Amino acid sequence: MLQDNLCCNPIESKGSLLESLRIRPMNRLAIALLLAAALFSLPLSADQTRITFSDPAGDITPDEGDAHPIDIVGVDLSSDGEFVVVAVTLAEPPMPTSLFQALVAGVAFDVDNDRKSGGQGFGGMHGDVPGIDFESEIISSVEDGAVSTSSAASVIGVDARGNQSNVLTSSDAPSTPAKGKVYTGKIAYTSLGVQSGQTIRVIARELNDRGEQHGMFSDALLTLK
Ligand SMILES: [Ca+2]
Repeated sequence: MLQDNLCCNPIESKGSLLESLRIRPMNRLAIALLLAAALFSLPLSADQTRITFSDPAGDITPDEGDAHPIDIVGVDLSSDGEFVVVAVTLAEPPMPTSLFQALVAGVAFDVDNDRKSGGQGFGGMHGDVPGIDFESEIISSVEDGAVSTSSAASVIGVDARGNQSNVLTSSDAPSTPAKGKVYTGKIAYTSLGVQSGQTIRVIARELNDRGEQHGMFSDALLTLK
């Protein structure tokens, strides 16, 4: 299912390293290099400035009549000092005929990284996602059924009471040209009320994945540049 792609599985690489140390004689330098590599494969801290996820192709259930359903194969979360940047790689470029078919991904933001403040993410309809202050939808451009040429992001305020969401603005940043199968949404720090150096909790969702996890990627603690 959905899984982290933070370079490699730290537990797996750590285990295989220890085994190889037991089995093979090595000089000290080689062992030191291996240990350094093992340390770098582990998360160095609880938060990072860039977080990537990979996702299988073909794990979606398209809506009836959607000939080119959105299928996410990768999500790359980063920031540039002004915008939170959500770059989504798709199995195939979108060819939407409606705004609904143009929804590339959902993103929930817990900007104070506090599960006790904010409301339920994704309207509370896709499992327990507490502490969400804002949401965004990455939307690709509708080109009359031809391949989308760009994408943008909406910003939605999440009410702590009653899980009501209000669309604050349809797009708060200039749309980003598509790069191959990568469609990017940029959400301004000012829209989220965040600052450089702040660590925010970000949860992306593959909207067409109707499996047990509702297409939810793992929580990501993103430190803003
Ligand atoms: Ca997928």
